[in-house]
Formats: sequence, C-alpha cells, structure tokens
Amino acid sequence: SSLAASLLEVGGVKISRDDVVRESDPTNNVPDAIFSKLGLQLHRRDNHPIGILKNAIYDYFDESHGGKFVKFDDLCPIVDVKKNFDDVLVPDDHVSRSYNDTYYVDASTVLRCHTSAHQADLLRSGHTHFLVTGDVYRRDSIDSTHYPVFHQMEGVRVFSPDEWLASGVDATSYAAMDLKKTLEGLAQHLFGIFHKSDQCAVDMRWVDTYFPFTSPSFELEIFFRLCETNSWPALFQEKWMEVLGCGVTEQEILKRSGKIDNVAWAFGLGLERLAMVLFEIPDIRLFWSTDQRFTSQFSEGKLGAKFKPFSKFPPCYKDMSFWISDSFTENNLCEVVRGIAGDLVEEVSLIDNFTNKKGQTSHCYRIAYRSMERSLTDEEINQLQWNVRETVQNKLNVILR
Ligand code: FA5
Ligand code: MG
Repeated sequence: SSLAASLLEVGGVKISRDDVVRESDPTNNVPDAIFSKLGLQLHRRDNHPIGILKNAIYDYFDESHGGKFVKFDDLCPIVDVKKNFDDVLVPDDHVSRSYNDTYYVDASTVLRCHTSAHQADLLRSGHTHFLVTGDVYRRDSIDSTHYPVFHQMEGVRVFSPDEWLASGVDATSYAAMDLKKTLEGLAQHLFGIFHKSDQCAVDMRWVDTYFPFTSPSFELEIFFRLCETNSWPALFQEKWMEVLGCGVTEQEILKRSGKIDNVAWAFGLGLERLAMVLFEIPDIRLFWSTDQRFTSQFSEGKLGAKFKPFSKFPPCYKDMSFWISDSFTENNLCEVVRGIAGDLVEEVSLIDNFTNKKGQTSHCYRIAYRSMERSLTDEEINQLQWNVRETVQNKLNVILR
C-alpha cells in the first residue's frame, strides 16, 4: 500500500500499518480491510449522515441539559485490553474478549469494541456528564445491519445524593427513570419533528437485557420499516432493530473512580442503526460509499433528508457447503468473505446444517453478492466465489463438499 495510507494519526496518536497488521503474529488478527478504516472518522464529517446525526444528538443534550455534557469525538480507537474490558467489569471468560469477537493488535491491545472503553478513565478524571463518539470494531456476522466497523456514542451522567433524595424513590430507580426519560426525549427530538405526519412513523420498545457494567440494563428497539416507494429494489424491510444498550452503572465502577456516594446511568448508541431509520438508508455498507450519488444526498444540519436509492441491481446468490471442524466459526468465515469480496458481499447466511451418522457436521452458507454502485458481471462473481472457496478451504480447516 502507499505511504499515505500506511501512516495515519488519530487523536494525536501516530499509527503505522505495520504496528496494526501483522499476519505472522498469532496475537494479531487485524486484516488490511480493517486497517484501511482507521482514521476515516465518519462521525467527524458534518456532511455525512453519521456526523449529521452526532451533531443532532449534541443539540438535544445541549438544549435539555444546558451544555453540561462534555463531548469527546477524537479518542484513539486503539486501547488496552484493560480499558476495553477490565475497567468495565467484563468477566475474564466473557465471549466478547475472544479473538473470534474482537480485533487484537497484540495480546494486551485491541481495537475498541465499544465506546464504553473510555467510561472509567473519564470518570476517574472527574467528568460527571459526558458523550464519547467514535469508531468501534467487531468481528461479526454479515448482513444489512452489521458491519465490522461502526460508530457508537456513549453517554454517561453521574448524580449526587441531593438529586434523588428529594424525589422519594431509591437511587437506582431514580437513575433508571431519568435514563429512559432522557433517551425517549432524544428519540422524540430526532424522529418527532421529521416523522410527525409521515406514514413511516416510529415505534419503539424497551427490552430488559444484561451488560456486565450496568444493572438494571435495557435495550431500545425501533421498528424499522422502509416505505415501499422508497425501499431497496424489490425489497420491503420490516423488523425490530436494536439501536442502543444502556443501564444504571455498576457501583463498583463508580467506587473505583472515587465516587462512593453517587449513582449514574450510561448508554451506548449505534449511530448507523439510528441513521438507517432516520435517513431511510437500507444497507449499512452505504455509509462507507464515496459514490457521489450517495454523498451528495446529505448536508450539514439536514436531519430530515430521505435517501433515494440509486442502484437497481439484483443480488446474486452463491451457495457453499462444507464439513466443519471444531475450530470453525461463522465470524472467521465472514472475515474471509469480506477480505475477498469487500463491500460487494451483502449477506452471509447459514441455510442448512446437519450432522451425519459418523458425527461430521455440514454447513451450507448462502452468500449474497451485490454492488450498491454498479452492475456485477457473472464472471466477476464467479471469480469472487472461486477465491472464497479456495481461501475457506485453505484457512478454515474445513472440507468442501
Ligand atoms: C454495547 O456495546 C454496550 N457498550 C452499550 C452500553 C453502554 C450498555 C453503556 C450499557 C451502558 P451492544 O453490543 O449491544 O452494547 O452494542 C450497542 C449498539 O451498537 C447496538 O444496539 C447496535 O445499535 C450497535 N451495533 C452492535 N453491533 C453492530 C454491528 N456489527 N454493526 C452495526 N451496529 C452494531
Ligand atoms: Mg446488543
């Protein structure tokens, strides 16, 4: 790769490709495709849907909390394992720590998998109201709402005793109530204005969940419905989509930062998911498009703009069956497919799965290929699929059928 692309600076930290991508190092699993996303910082572009959304959320907090929330959007995404996991009480055996789920730069350094990685440091340095926006990285499955790089905004608010004592409810209930009220207000601020008389109204619901760093914990889901006239060609999407996780901060986290008489709430919001609903963007890959037909549709401060799809190309499906071994994981398969097809892959889904009498397990995966910008030729797709088969066979320890 060129010199320009192999050295970059994020949040005052200089990063070279060779420090981040080291194929021969078994404690490193960062591919070039991921390195190429470091430093792009879509959330700091005022004309990009992610930046427009970030600014609109800033406006909401400024208006509702009189500018009390301190904002960070340039913290380096390369962090210690300690920050990403230990500081937010993620247990040693939690799946999110595995090489299958997280990108490791070396055994003690990761590409942050959530903006919660900065909570403890900021609390320790005395902040009580803050928002942290940044790019986060995860090995994950492939479909229209999952991408290995996405953007989160973390919000944390610490209360002092006088704030809940007067209310008559206990500290935890007080914080949980304030949290839900604050996030419902945010949804109202983002959708209320622009979706009022729209047939694509927004429904949302709270779901109880678990996070190591909060208790109680909740997720907010929004009903994602793309109007037929404005949907992806021949596709009508309708589903409950999880847009954020949140909860009342574990006392242990506050205690470690010297706050023993306090209670706090925290949330982590997926900006792409929310932007997909707001701007009617049907596929998460589009956020990375540099095609004028995408980028020209958005401008600073314009939260109401609805995306008009420009690609009318049908997807092309290829199936692949193989006998798996114990070490097989779907995330590893997806990494191989993304590494070869890049953003031409739209979805990887398990369509068949059985174990024979000898105890061998077979998986059949369907790969959907589709460009968002142009028509793909049969030849091109066959070549991609051939490469995928070769690499899956060589790298994943499976036997093609
Ligand atoms: C977290 O990351 C928690 N740190 C959130 C949190 C913060 C909870 C503070 C409590 C307190 P989760 O893994 O669910 O939680 O991710 C949060 C959001 O990120 C999801 O709701 C979703 O909107 C988004 N998200 C998760 N994975 C992906 C992905 N692969 N692609 C795009 N968005 C994603
Ligand atoms: Mg979740």
